[in-house]
Amino acid sequence: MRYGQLVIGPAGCGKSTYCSTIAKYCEDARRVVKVVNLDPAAEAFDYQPVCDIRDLIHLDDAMEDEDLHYGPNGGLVFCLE
Ligand SMILES: Nc1nc2c(ncn2[C@@H]2O[C@H](COP(=O)(O)OP(=O)(O)O)[C@@H](O)[C@H]2O)c(=O)[nH]1
Ligand SMILES: [Mg+2]
Repeated sequence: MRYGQLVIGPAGCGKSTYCSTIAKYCEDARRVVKVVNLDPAAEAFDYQPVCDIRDLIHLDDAMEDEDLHYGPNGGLVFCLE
C-alpha cells in the first residue's frame, strides 16, 4: 500500500519541520519515503527532496526581478501560477 500526504499551511506554521520529522521517522522504521518540495519560498532542508519546485522558480526570482517587482505575497502567487 502506498500513501501520500499533502502538507499545506501559512509560512512558519511548521510544514518543513513536519516533513523532516516524518522523513526521519520513516527512515528509522525502514519505510520508503519521498519528499517533494512544492514551496517556492522554502529556505533550507535537512533532508533531500526528490523533486524541488525551486529548480523551476524561487520566490526570490519574482521579488528581485526588476520588471515584476513583487513583494513576498504577490511573489508567492506569481510562483504558484
Ligand atoms: N513550538 C513549536 N514550534 C514549531 C513547531 N513546528 C515548527 N516549529 C518552529 O516554527 C518555525 C517555522 O517552522 P518551519 O517548519 O520552517 O515552517 P514552514 O514555513 O511552514 O516550513 C521554526 O522555528 C520551527 O522550529 C511545533 O510543533 N511547535
Ligand atoms: Mg518550509
